Amino acid sequence: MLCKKYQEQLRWVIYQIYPRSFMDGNGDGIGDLQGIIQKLDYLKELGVNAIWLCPCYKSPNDDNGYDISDYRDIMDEFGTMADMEALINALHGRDMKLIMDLVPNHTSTSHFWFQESRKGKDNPYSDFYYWFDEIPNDWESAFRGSAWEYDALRGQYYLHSFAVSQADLNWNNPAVVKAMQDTVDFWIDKGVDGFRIDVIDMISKDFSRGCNGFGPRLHEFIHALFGREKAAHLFTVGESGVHDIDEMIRHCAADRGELSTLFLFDHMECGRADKFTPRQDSLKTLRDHLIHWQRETEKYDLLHSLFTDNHDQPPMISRIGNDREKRYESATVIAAMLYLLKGVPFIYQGQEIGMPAAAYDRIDCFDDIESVNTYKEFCKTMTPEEALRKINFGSRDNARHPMAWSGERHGGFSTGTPWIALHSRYQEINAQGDLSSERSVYRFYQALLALRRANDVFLDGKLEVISTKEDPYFIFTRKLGNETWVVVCNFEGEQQLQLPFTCEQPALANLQRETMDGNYAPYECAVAKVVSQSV
Ligand code: TEU
Ligand code: CA
Repeated sequence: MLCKKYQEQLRWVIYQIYPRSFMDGNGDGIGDLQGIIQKLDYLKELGVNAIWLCPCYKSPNDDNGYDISDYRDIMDEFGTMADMEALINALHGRDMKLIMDLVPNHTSTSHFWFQESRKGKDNPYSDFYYWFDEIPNDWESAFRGSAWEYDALRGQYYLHSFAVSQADLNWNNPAVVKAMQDTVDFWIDKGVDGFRIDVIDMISKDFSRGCNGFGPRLHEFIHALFGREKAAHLFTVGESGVHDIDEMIRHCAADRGELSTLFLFDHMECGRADKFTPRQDSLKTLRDHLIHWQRETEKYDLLHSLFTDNHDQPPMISRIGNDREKRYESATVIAAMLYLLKGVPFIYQGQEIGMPAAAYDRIDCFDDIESVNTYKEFCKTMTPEEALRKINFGSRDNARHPMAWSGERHGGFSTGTPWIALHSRYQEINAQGDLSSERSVYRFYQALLALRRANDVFLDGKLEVISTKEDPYFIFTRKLGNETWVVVCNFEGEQQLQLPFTCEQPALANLQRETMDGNYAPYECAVAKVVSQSV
């Protein structure tokens, strides 16, 4: 049995907003907090009861807000603290929660702490970062090149796991721990209900190891942040490279005083060697990763997170399935196979209308620092055309282009010129069009979330997988007390299916169908209550 707190948090349905690209309220081409407020009813009607905002803090935007220069102020382009307070009130007034993105591993080098730190070895901030006379290891930055940078003023090297302008904080310094506790408390006092914590695994380091992260003091630091009475009520989800259940238990077991849940990435890799090498991911592999983690988290009463999309990944419908002829079917079958499992649903903006990846025909259309740096690197060994093809495949901008609200100019996102171009098919694929279509992805999501809300079996019910590893489809049941529901998700091909039980009529389906047995078209899915078991 999940503990009481996790049972309550299992009812959260969280919508991730990339503020820069969600809705522009003042026509400068950049999404902002007032824009978000305008769209809260759209989210409420979808069935979402919480939003996670990607970083909104003061930032020079080298990594779109993940380079923070003041944790207690709002990015100029997004609005003011008064706008943030208005957003919190608007959310709470609708019975919705707010989750902020906490970035504890690094700050922008323009943060006051770093500016002080680089001045010398004996000021209050000198040990806020990692400084070395000689480069201590061969760690690389996630955005290419060495993770060590020489600072001429200080005359030493500092660590940056990401951009040169994102310096890693030294958590071994108790003043850093205190500063981050104070940051959390500041936002709790503003009324924030939870945090998504960026690269949580990196806050403790072991410089003798081959890679950054999972250092010896990791759990002590997480506990220092969230194992306090003041933080006990929060929903917390850590972004982490955890691959095994024992490590997840150490983060998320109810008595640890650490995190509610983690974002795990096994199912996002789907066997790919690297994110820029084009390949078709497989629904079967996705299914098998999902099943594995369902079983593990169920066994140990852990709260799981359910997601396929975020601001770092091309949309799943473009990676898996068919985002052209079968876009509606692909978008909805993925939703059914994911969100009817046990865990907290996370929906990334645009996913609910089946928005596909962007594709740009020139490198200067891209903004993402990882894409731009990687392109330069690729061009050393391949033609610009080939490099561009790889960037188009794996770029984070595939998920960062503005939300298409309508088929109007700039997709109704802004009256000004957007900071980055919309996906090229926005006249065909946008929220208004989707909502007025017979085959609306939004309406399917709405029905799915309503079904989940109305039937506790989808929250707490035990999972049983009916299909085998070889089957090109996914059939599972959820069972609670004497109530059982079955979910059928077909993959690419046609299938003739006969279920081992009698079912009611489908309560949810992405195509018209009367019974659960029979022929399933590619990407067809259906959900029904089981009447009796024939075996
Ligand atoms: O991402 C960290 C991360 O682990 C990587 O997947 C990273 O996103 C990168 O894409 C390598 O391909 C988090 C944030 O989600 C990301 O947006 C930030 O850029 C990063 O941390 C640094 O704060
Ligand atoms: Ca704006």
